[in-house]
Amino acid sequence: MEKLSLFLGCVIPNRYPGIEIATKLCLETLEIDYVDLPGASCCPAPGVFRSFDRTTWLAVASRNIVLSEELERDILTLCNGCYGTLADAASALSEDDTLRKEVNRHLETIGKEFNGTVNVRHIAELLYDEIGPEGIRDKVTRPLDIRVALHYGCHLVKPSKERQLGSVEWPTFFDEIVEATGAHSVDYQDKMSCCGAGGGVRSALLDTSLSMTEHKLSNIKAAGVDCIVDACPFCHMQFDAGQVDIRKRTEQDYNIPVLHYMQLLGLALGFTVRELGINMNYVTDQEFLDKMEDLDR
Ligand code: 9S8
Ligand code: 9S8
Ligand code: COM
Repeated sequence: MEKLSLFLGCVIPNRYPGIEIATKLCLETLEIDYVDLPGASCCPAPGVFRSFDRTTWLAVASRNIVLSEELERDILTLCNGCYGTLADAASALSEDDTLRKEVNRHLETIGKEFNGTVNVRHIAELLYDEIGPEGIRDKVTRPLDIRVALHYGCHLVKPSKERQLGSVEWPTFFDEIVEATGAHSVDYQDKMSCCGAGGGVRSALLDTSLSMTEHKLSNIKAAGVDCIVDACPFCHMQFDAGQVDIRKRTEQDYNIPVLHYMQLLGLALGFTVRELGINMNYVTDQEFLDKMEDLDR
């Protein structure tokens, strides 16, 4: 496996620092070589910046990629949006000489140049491709006997022509690494639909975005699960903080815990709820937290 730099994006450091802690514990346990990426900025968010001004989006994205090129490391993202931006920007710049020259003119003003020498990885596809479900199962010390609703999110699998992750309608790679922890990935209606947050919808049209979230939450609730699992801090925030927003509006209390995949894997690798920051969510279902704490006793 190539050496990696860790690209955190905005939501993890600002809203869910537990995901960063969980990631570092998992990467160290799996003996994956990574470093922090000093100087990184917002990726910038694909559904927002790219929609307004593609050149600005490319210039900012390429600067982040160049920081990792300077370290001679592939970039590891923990967020679908960051993956979408950095992977799509890198491929656009590699395919189009005119575009690359235009963007490099911007980068030159800060003494940088995009060369396309590193790959962009997302934690779910990296673990699937480089370690594999069997490799993960071998490392698990505490198999999780729980039912989970997996949410892939949009930018992880789309645009499908850019991703080499199998079926875009019925992908399985993420389910396979979830099940490698011992958990059962439960099927539910409209599993592949959007969480409602992306593309600036949460910021601009909160009620619309929450109605999409509530549609997913009600399907998830009907499937009878212990928790939701994602690999995108934006989806994570929408499902977690969104449940509080929905409760305030409709008095409907779903109370479904939400875990980033790094927190799920961390539990299976033997770390505790507190070590993984799972108790830092808005939805802290005590029964679930107790069940997760009791696993190792
Ligand atoms: S950075 Fe700024 S807003 Fe965010 S988390 Fe993921 S997408 Fe990239
Ligand atoms: S789903 Fe639709 S656009 Fe997205 S990836 Fe994360 S946020 Fe939730
Ligand atoms: C969602 C990112 S992960 S964005 O809001 O679509 O840019």
